[in-house]
Amino acid sequence: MVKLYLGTNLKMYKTISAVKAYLNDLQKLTSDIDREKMEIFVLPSYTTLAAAVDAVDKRYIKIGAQNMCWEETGQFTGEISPLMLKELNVDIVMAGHSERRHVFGETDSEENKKIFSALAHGFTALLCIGETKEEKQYNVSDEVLRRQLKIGLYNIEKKDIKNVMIGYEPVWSIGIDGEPASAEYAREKHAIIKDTLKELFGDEGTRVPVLYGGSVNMDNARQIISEKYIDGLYVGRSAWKAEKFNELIRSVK
Ligand code: G2H
Repeated sequence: MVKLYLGTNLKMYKTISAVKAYLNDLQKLTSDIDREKMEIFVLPSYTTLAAAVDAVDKRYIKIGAQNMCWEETGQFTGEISPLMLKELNVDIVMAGHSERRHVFGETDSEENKKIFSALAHGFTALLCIGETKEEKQYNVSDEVLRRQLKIGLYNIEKKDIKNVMIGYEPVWSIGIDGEPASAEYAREKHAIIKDTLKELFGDEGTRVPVLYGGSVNMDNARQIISEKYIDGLYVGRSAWKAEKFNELIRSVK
């Protein structure tokens, strides 16, 4: 059975009370959806994580952190460790979102340390990758994606790859200034990603869910998800109202 993955990253939006209300609504609205066929996840901001985990039944909605330090403890002011997230009972840890890479200057090798640590601590690790507008213009997107995967998943053992998801988010497609990739473009890049995962991890690599993200909305969700190699959608703005996310989920199921 093919399983679809539908997730949203709440970025730096929503306070505790807003996250609770959002998740309560989302859980109610989507309660009839067969979770064997679809996994739904939400990544709220740090201060709301404990309330978010409390607000949901994790059989229905998985909760993840948008970032994590690779070290368990230490002199890392402002960082959050895997032990802290473990205690919160969070399911997923994301690394490498383009805003972390491009606003905060994170590197591929830092993302690798985060992914490695997330897996070592029993989380599902969501590695985000994607080329910039300039890299696309110079026709080096495929090399960039391969590099981000090879470094981001460096030293990850084959047995652990089943706990990895990839978010493919072309940087030029993200946010209010972004334009969504065409379904064909997304399929082409997902094929490169799947091919690289196979090269790195054999058949296990081909089973890693690869989600498309970047200006997904009601108008393009169904078309994108119906493309080969696309296992799910990673949604921002269009999912930040529970009713809208529910509509989008139903449009693809
Ligand atoms: C990309 C995406 C969420 P948006 O960050 O993963 O956001 O859908 O708003 O472009």
